[in-house]
Amino acid sequence: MVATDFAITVLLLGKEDVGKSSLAQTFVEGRHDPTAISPTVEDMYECATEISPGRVETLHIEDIGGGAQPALRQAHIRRAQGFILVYDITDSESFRTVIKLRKEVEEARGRSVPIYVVGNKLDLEGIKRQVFADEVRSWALTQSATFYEVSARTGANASQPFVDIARAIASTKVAKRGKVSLRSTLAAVSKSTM
Ligand SMILES: Nc1nc2c(ncn2[C@@H]2O[C@H](COP(=O)(O)OP(=O)(O)OP(=O)(O)O)[C@@H](O)[C@H]2O)c(=O)[nH]1
Ligand SMILES: [Mg+2]
Repeated sequence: MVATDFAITVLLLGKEDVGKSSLAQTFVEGRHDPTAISPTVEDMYECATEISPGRVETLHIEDIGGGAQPALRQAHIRRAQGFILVYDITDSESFRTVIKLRKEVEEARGRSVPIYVVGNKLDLEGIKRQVFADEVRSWALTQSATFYEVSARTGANASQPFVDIARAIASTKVAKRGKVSLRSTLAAVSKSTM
């Protein structure tokens, strides 16, 4: 299989602590460290992703903390090719944040950009669920968004949104060869607070 310089960049957005960084780590490394307490400032992950049989491309995952300044968030929103909006199924406020973020993305980028809505911490559904999948699924349909429930902790479904959004972006004309200058822009500021 051949990796090319075809650039696919997605942005993770969501309230603090919903598990954005944990999801990216589970996708890229196969697990996340449940003992790490590290609110993100700005970070980036890369992962070779099979987008069709025999075709592997690098997926760039931008991760900004839920507490990021609006100006930083808006700068990332202007550049990304697709968006993964994450909430925590045990925190209804975090789903309200997803609704606000979807509006922010729409204002900046219109409605045709790929949007994936991800409810994380599915492993806690038996004890603490506050957000119901049917409700989110109905809302996501009205937003032309794709919806998943996942767990970064157990790995359940955790790779699916990343692989699917990479495929969706690659199938559009949005990802163009040579559009990798973003990497150097982000490299200087890509350290999360550890
Ligand atoms: N039970 C459970 N805990 C999780 C899961 N995903 C993340 N966590 C925990 O939730 C907490 C927050 O995870 P992070 O990945 O740091 O959250 P974040 O969205 O990146 O937070 P910010 O960077 O502050 O915006 C950590 O204690 C994680 O271990 C999950 O699927 N299940
Ligand atoms: Mg984080």
